[in-house]
Amino acid sequence: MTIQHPSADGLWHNLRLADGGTANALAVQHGQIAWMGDVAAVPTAFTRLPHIDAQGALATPGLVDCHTHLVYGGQRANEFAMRLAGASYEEVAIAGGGIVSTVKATRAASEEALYAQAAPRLQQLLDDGVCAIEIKSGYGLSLEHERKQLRVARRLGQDFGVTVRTTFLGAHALPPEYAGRSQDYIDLVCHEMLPALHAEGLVDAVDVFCERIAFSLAETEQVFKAAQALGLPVKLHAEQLSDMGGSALAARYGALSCDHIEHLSQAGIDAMRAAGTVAVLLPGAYYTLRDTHLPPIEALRAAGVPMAVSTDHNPGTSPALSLLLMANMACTLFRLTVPEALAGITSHAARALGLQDTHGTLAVGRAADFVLWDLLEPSELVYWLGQQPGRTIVRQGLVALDGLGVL
Ligand code: DI6
Ligand code: FE
Repeated sequence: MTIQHPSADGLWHNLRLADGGTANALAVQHGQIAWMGDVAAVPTAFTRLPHIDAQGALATPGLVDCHTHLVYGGQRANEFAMRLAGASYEEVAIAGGGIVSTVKATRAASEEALYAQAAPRLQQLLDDGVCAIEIKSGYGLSLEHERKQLRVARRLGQDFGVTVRTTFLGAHALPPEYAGRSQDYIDLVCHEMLPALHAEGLVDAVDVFCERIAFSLAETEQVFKAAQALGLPVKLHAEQLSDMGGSALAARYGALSCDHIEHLSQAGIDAMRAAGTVAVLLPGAYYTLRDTHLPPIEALRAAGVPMAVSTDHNPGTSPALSLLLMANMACTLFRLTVPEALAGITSHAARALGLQDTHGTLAVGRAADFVLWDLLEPSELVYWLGQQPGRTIVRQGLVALDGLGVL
């Protein structure tokens, strides 16, 4: 199934850039942004393109959701109830719920079933203006089932015409059949699963859940070494529940990002700054777990570490399907400014995926990925709580949604 959308080729005029840039028009040719500037000074090369009146809409780059676990079987509403009754995330995991219960459901599902469950979730994120998305494995925990997840992620990217970056998260949890044999499982991840999936072209980056209830610092480093040997970039679920020193380790391996980081130390921040590692903030998980330990926003800001914001969509700790809502929560819960939140779901999120040269900012020569919003001012993108503003979405040079009726 491939969805056909109309071409976005044309001279889009009467728009306003949300980042305050002065251009009021852009030309899309052969699916790429070929020119940006003042409509009064359009180069003749573009005057014959069809003119598309953006009706004064606000333009942003396509949004980037840089941390999701979108492909999985089942759901975990029962744990929501357990946590409401007082159980912690760790207690739920130890009681046999948590990640491992989604592993069971994911293993039981066929590739087709996983695709059918993930597709509407992806569509909902795309409807929010997402033009590039990361999708992790990590609910298969064996070669066969991690492969199934990653294949679904690749197919979603092709079928929906959206940039998908796949991340291998084999070291997400210890599968039940390896209970008490953590090192054996890490060996399997490093020496069998990762090389095989990489050879099949299914892996763009490698992630680990470094935590007391998951994998140790030493185990994390083994996975990083295996990734490095294959030339794959790394990222890390770091310091979510405790300060394990994972971020500093990840920075030593040149990590693209460290994610969650509620318990990140100043040493971790310094290491991330030196390595150019992005701090990915996940307010959906913070909110769902009713966490109270804030990530060190002020220190990250002072250090100049780029901050991204993502849904962390997953069935356990962040069943969130709106990136704009996450931007709102990053402001309200974490005290990001509006410009920080907007950079967090565009340019900084692209950097967290290594996509900074192609996504997250509007620039000549890039694929046309942008959104026109029926909003008066940029702060409205994060101000409305759960509202989906009127919008026209251009993704990969095609008009994926024309909510403003500009065509
Ligand atoms: N941290 C998260 O937020 C998700 N994974 C992780 O390592 C949660 C995954 C789950 O609970 O299913
Ligand atoms: Fe996550």
